Amino acid sequence: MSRVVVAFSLAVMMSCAGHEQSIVDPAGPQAGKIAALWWFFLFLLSAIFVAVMVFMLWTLTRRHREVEREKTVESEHKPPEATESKLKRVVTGCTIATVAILFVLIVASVGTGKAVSELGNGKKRLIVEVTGNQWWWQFRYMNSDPSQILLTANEIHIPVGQPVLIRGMSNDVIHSFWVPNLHGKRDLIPSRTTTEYIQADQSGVYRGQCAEFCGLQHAHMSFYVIAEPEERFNAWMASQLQPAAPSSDPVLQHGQQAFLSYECVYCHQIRGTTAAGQNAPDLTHFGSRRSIAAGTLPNNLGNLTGWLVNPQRIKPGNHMATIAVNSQDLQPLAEYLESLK
Ligand code: HEC
Ligand SMILES: [Cu+2]
Repeated sequence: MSRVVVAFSLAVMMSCAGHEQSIVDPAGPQAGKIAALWWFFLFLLSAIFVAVMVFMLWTLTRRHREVEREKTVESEHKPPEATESKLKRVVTGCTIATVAILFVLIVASVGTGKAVSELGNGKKRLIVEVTGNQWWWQFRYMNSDPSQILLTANEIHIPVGQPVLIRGMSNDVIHSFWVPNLHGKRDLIPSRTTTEYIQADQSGVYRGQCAEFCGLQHAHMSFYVIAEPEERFNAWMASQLQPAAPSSDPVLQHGQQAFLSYECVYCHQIRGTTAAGQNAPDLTHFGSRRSIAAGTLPNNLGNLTGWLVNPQRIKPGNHMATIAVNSQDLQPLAEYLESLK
């Protein structure tokens, strides 16, 4: 039992280390408004809770002098006239106060929703299309120039201080796009497009998580948003738009040959090669990403090798086929994929 607890806390600590995921630590205006609403609710409702508890303790402990004095009337189970009308006034007052407080909460919540939805409107902006898949994320940076459209997976970079329009859709079931430090949850619904603006005012790495149960590996469907200064973002974009560079290293060439000769190419794309599969994460710059399989494992050579040997052991039920990769091909294949920066 204690071993389970230790393992669990270690897992939680490891998955949190260095990557933020918190609604009470907003990094942009949308999340800021949502966090303000949350604090307002928390303080108001806590004050009401405390007031109710204090009042209850007070009524439980005080002596009922008036009732004691009016023994005769009490025996008829009826309070005296004066007490009766006082009670009526108190109950009416409390009812009106309750309705008024609920009304304040509704106004605050609708007001915040409206204010959040207006943020970012009409400004020059980046458009990122996100498609939910069981159990990974596809991202497409839109551009009026088709050669500048970027396809990637499980990780996005955004420039600090600029609104980014997220256009969400789904390939299979309902998912929900959620980066707690940047915005609330937004459902991704098959055959519909939903939109929202996100904006990060502080650079950082923000963890996102699917927030709508979407099947077996729902919990292993996370992603990262990396907010960085505009020049760094532009440099990232320029390098991601490049096709995978050919290598003169014989090991990497062997790895590439292996990739192209196995079934990998039916599902995955690596731009600059003949691999053009469209129903799995684009691997053109896989080596530059932080994680393997939508946040399931940190991206390093050892984890990748484990993934290639048996993706079903690491993420049971996921839609990658287990392929018997020849033992001579395994290491070069993993090294090749990691070299795709
Ligand atoms: C049947 C289609 C299919 C085949 C064949 C396939 N994959 Fe995959 N692959 C997937 C899917 C789907 C995922 C995403 C799994 C998930 O995260 O749920 C994936 C994930 C990956 C990832 C992690 C990507 C990321 O961004 O996290 C790598 C690396 C990878 N595959 C490499 C390979 C290699 C190498 C081969 C060939 C030996 C291969 N795949 C064969 C469908 C496939
Ligand atoms: Cu999900």
